Amino acid sequence: MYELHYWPTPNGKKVTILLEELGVPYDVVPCNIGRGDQFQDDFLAFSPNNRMPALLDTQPLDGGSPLGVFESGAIMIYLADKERRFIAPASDARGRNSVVQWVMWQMANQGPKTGERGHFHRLGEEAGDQSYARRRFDDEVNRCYGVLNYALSRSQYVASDDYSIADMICYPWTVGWQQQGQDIDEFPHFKRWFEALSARDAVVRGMAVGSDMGEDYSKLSAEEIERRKALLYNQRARPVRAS
Ligand SMILES: N[C@@H](CCC(=O)N[C@@H](CS)C(=O)NCC(=O)O)C(=O)O
Repeated sequence: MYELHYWPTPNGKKVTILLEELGVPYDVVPCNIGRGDQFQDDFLAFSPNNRMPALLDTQPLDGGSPLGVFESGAIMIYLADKERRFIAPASDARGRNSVVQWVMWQMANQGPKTGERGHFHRLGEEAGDQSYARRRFDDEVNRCYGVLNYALSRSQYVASDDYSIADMICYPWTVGWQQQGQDIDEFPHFKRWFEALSARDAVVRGMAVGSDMGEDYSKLSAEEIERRKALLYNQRARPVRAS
């Protein structure tokens, strides 16, 4: 059984799309990142970067104790390898490399750049002039759409003509293309792919996981809001905890 520690964000939805595509049973354990669940010691024990998603495989192939995996790209490679779907085996060096390099591209480019773009656009005036940061990340996000469009001009899916975890990991970050200031008609190959993925039942199910999660922030006390701000903003290194 897989236990997915999850909150409904693009990084979380990459993994629910894959789990739905695989059709394997899984439990979702809410990790409310607005409340600070990601700092709980039992979570940090298998997700030391205090970020979700994180996976616990309670039935790893070695028959040992539950196996924890953090970082969405690592989780997706782990699941695809274990279930032997949506990634080529090591014996197919070209096929596997093609998928892995796009998974790495997403983790190092599309995800962080789009995330930072959103961060700098959300800041209020009290944070000062953000025009450089906004322009920088607007351009990077646009560049990433161009990279995807180029890849998709050469093959049906991101890594090749086979649907793979490379597609599933990129898709959730593109659903907000309009809010990200993109004109989808600038990227016709991307648009074809986006529409094809949006029509897949498993993608629709994966994207919907956790749509009932969330909190009514208006019900939070002033103390709780202050506690969360102190915990979540301006995060710096934490002392090593005694085990
Ligand atoms: N590279 C990581 C990024 C994960 C990540 O940034 N998760 C965010 C939510 S999308 C999070 O847990 N944030 C908690 C925090 O900022 O404290 C991955 O792909 O798994």
